[in-house]
Amino acid sequence: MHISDETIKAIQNSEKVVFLTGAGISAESGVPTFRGEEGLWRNFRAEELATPIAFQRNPKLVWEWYDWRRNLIKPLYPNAGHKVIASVEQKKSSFKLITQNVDGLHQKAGSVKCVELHGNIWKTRCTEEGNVADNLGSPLKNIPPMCECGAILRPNIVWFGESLPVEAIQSSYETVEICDLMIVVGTSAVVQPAASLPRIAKNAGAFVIEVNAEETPISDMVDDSYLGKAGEILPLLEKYF
Ligand code: BJW
Repeated sequence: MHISDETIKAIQNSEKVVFLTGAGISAESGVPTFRGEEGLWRNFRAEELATPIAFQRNPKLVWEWYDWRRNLIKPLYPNAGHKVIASVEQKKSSFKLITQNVDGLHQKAGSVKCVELHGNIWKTRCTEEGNVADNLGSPLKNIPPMCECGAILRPNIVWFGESLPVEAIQSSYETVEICDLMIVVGTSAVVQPAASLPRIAKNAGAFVIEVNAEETPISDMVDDSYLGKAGEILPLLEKYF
């Protein structure tokens, strides 16, 4: 894979660095992505299960999906892509990782300055009182899990039609508006508002690089697009930081 002179220069000159990641960065660890054939679970698409209405209608079905995913993710490890991002954080004083992922693998790799836009699969939230708590049980003993107060717990995840955590999205907007380098990894760039962040960075003057297995709606907009596996391409970029 050839890394362009423009990319090398942008990395070498970068001071304020942002990574935006999606499900593709965890694919090489064994976490299924959402879209495409492999994104199907018992013939349901994520769009049919990751909604408040689906949960209201059938909390057991939605929790079975999350329990299946939690069991699948639990034994997995961060891959070379996660590790590069954690190591770039050590080298840059101005750094932020914005992730759409809920799997916790970035943190397992050592990332600290990490904003989770869509929540975390290892946390639950009480549907009555709103309390958020860690829940590492896998498989879950009871489905749906219940709060001590008697109400149903839900995954602490942002579903379609729900607002993102205000602080997370606000700080993401602020960071991309002032960054000089943004690297977008493994996202289909179709889910808003995360999908708009690269364009905001670009319009504000940042050099934007995309790393993805295939072209996406933002491929024509970015400065450089590298097609391939994140776990193979990110280590090639790392040496210029
Ligand atoms: C590799 C690889 C390898 C593979 N290496 N690459 C404006 C316009 C139109 C619609 C909207 C809009 N604003 C809001 C909306 C509605 C909606 C939305 O965006 N819908 C679109 C589908 C059209 N957005 C929302 O509802 C959001 N809320 C919101 O905006 O509130 C205000 C509001 C509401 C309603 C109307 C207007 C305003 C909330 C979004 C919540 C997303 N939640 C999910 C599920 C929960 C998490 C969970 O259960 O795990 O989050 S959906 C799912 O998609 C998940 C992901 O985080 C998210 C993004 O997916 P991602 O990460 O991009 O994964 P994939 O699978 O799509 O792509 C993987 C990529 O990796 C591919 O490109 C591969 O090629 C690549 N790849 N292997 C490198 N080895």
